[in-house]
Amino acid sequence: MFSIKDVKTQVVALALAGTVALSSVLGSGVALANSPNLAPNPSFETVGSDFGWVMDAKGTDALLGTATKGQFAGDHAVWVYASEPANQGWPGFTTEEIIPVDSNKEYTFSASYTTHYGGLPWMDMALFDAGGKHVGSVSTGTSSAQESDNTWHEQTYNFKPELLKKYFGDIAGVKLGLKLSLNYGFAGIEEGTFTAVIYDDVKFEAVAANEPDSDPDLEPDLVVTSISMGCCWYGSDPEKALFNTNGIPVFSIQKQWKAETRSIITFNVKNVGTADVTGPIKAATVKVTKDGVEYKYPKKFTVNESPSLSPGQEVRHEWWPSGWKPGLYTLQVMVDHSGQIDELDEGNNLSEVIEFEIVP
Ligand SMILES: [Ca+2]
Ligand SMILES: [Ca+2]
Ligand SMILES: [Ca+2]
Repeated sequence: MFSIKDVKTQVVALALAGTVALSSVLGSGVALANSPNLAPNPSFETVGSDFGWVMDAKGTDALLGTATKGQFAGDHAVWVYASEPANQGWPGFTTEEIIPVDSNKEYTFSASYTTHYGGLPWMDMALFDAGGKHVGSVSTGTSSAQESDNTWHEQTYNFKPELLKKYFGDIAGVKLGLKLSLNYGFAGIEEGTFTAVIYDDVKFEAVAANEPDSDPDLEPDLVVTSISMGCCWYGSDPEKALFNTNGIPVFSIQKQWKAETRSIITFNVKNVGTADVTGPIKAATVKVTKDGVEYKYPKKFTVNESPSLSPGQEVRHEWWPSGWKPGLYTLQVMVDHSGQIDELDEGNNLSEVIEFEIVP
């Protein structure tokens, strides 16, 4: 079984070996044109000059490397181990070359990962135009829900260049990123804690494109049916919520650090459409206000862990906020805020407003 102790003892040698190997990667390789998996060296088994991925600590205290036992597939996986953010992005691995994409196609970017000390995976894609200019990035975001350590999970990002065109123009290529989010505030991890994430078995594949207008009556439709606050532990019980004198639910920052006392915001997402949703359902906080003025708090969620949500099915998502400052807040949750799922009605994806007070 892989353990973090193994990582520590291998750190220096692997980091050095990796640097040497990667520094010798030159040239303009095109990513595996004949393979359906467009990710280079997707299981990290090629450790020489054609490793295909660049490691970058992004100014953090991150240690990065390839691990050599206990992996998901084959003999090698890549890992990131860090504690402090440095405001330059998240540390991790990025493909060396730009992978050409056809903007009329749709793709899935997936990887297997496992965590240590509650590490938070973050997969992203840097987007490039036909001239090789970086035009933007998209990511899975940070999930507030920590996965259980030492078991393998899979995360998938559905990439639809056509839908992103309005933000980034024509996308001609991407670089894939496998990173460790240090956004501890979102997940209630204590500052300065070392966490790790290990990735293996990357896939970047074109998928059969959705044709939204081929049968417009058969589409999913996502709505947020409810949003409420409750307390505590792993079940959100509205009966146990604390309220201020105006009857508004109250979060205590101190109590948020303990599972036994923390407050939980729960929202439900339902498919009220006529077709299954296949793939991850994302949501985000929108229209957040603090003390009556607009407040930047772009929290993102992955709502469903199972791959599909059929018509009539509902999924519940719990979120224990952290990293807030005292004040009176309102917010709404929007499902499929990034427009990845074609729906019968795109205009009904906002929750009701939830209001709450944060106290020290
Ligand atoms: Ca592998
Ligand atoms: Ca909808
Ligand atoms: Ca949608």
